[in-house]
Amino acid sequence: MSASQQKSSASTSPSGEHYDAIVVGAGFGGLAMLNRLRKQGMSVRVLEAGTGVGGTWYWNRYPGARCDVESMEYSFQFDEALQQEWEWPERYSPQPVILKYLNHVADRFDMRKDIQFNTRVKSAVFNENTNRWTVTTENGESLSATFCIMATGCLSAPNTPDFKGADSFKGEIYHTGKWPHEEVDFTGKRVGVIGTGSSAIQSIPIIAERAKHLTVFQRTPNYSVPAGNRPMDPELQKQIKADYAAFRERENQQQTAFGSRFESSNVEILKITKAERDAIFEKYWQIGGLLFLYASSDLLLNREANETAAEFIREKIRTIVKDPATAQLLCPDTVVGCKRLCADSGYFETFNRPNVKLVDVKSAPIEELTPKGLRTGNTEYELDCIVFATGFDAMTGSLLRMDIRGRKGLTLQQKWAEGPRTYLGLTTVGFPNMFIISGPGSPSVLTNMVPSIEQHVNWIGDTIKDLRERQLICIEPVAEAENAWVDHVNEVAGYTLFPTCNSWYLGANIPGKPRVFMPYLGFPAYTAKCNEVRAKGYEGFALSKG
Ligand code: N01
Repeated sequence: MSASQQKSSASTSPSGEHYDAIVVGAGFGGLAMLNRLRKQGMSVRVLEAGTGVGGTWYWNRYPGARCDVESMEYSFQFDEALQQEWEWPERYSPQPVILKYLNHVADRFDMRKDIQFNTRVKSAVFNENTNRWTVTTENGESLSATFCIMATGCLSAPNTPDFKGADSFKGEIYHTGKWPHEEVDFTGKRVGVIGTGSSAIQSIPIIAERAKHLTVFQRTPNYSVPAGNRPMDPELQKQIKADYAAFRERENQQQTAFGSRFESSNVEILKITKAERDAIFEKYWQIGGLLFLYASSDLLLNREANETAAEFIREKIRTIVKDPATAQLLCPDTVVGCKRLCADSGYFETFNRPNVKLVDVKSAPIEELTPKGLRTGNTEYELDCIVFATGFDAMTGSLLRMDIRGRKGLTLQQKWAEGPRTYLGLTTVGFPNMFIISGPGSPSVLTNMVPSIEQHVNWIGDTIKDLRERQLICIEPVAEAENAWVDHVNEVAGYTLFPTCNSWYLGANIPGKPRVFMPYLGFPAYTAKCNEVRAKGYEGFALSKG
């Protein structure tokens, strides 16, 4: 079917309809992929579980949700007019602004006609006879496509711990990653937040302002630095827009993976005095946000160096939080940055409020939910609302919750039973013509996601274009290439402190999940590697006419 034969409304698809490509998900990845493949004259159907576009920014509507990458960098670059016309009001964008931006993108490029909302994909099965993917939805539809592209996101399968008595609680239950669309009113209520990761750290200060009382149930304290959010500097915005392409190029070339225009200090922190160290940490603390990790070149390589940063943050916590016992409980003893560093706006200060209490659930874990609240050990906490800020089955969860079957009926669950295996984080042996945007084994969550997504989208788009021009219809990595890539991803992670803590990067937050470091720590060299693979005629891939 050619692009011109596409229907103008994407409310449903007649079962049996064939497309050149099916894209699963309408977040940043799905929208960019749709735009790219349509430009190549392909028929594309995007299947999206939500009622609107936005992905992460559609689902994570919790109070205080905000991006921790700067606005001028966390946006698409595929269209110059788009990046010129959009005005970002703040240094770090709040969730409603990013969602508005993505809706603008969908409208501006007339994308909605090819997106089917309210459509959760149940299965995707490769047929070796036809070389086509059959995708079935929970609504009972069945579509087919030559290419199947998973734009399902790295942090989109919410994790809700399976507490005893979960159904018995009579109050309201929320998950930060699946927040209701209507306003949640905490006024006059006793609220409990479970978890102290990024989502909790952003929402706790706002919930505390609204609730009658807030109890924070903390299992592991987290490092957080002030985000340093402020209104966008119009001069800076103007300056960047004057040559956005050059700005993006600099970002791509920089070693600073979060795509920031601030540079790493390149100081080896153990080679300078404590006073010099503290001055550098203070400078990065004042700059704000994740850039704190660039205060020294060896923070994530050397435990002793890392400990100096850890102690600097602990000292800040002790200074901010007035009650010494609460401050002590909030002080992490782990490696800074090993779990994703958090960026906050008044998180530690919130514990000075009279209506906020911190409860340690490491020493006395949550035993069960009760009709009135929850119980840890012998203590029952009476609550009107419980907020699960308990994170996600990251990187693989959204893929493994679908029934994906490749050659010879092999399921992705079987293939990845010991942990995800991919070539370049984009493809996996046994699943021809299936691409994963920001898949495990790609830099993804360790970078500024939007440019990383666009790099994947461009690579996939170019690859499909090449295949079609050469009248080839199948691409699949070969086992040696995949094995070598998996080994390389692990080897690189092994040089760092990342594997030393129980993070979601390692799947350690999900009981029973194989402990494998999932993202690839190799930005920006990764882009060069992907380009080289293409330049060498898709080295590591088998291409065929089917
Ligand atoms: O999830 P998390 P998140 N009993 O996994 C606790 C991105 N993000 O949604 O550490 C008690 O970090 C768990 O405790 P522990 C960002 O990449 C970005 O907050 O396992 N507690 C932990 O404290 C981030 O890293 C932005 O001991 C339980 C918390 O729940 C990622 O999303 C904003 C428990 C989960 O923290 C995930 O962040 C938000 C149990 N049974 C998110 N189970 C920005 O851009 C889990 N926990 C700023």
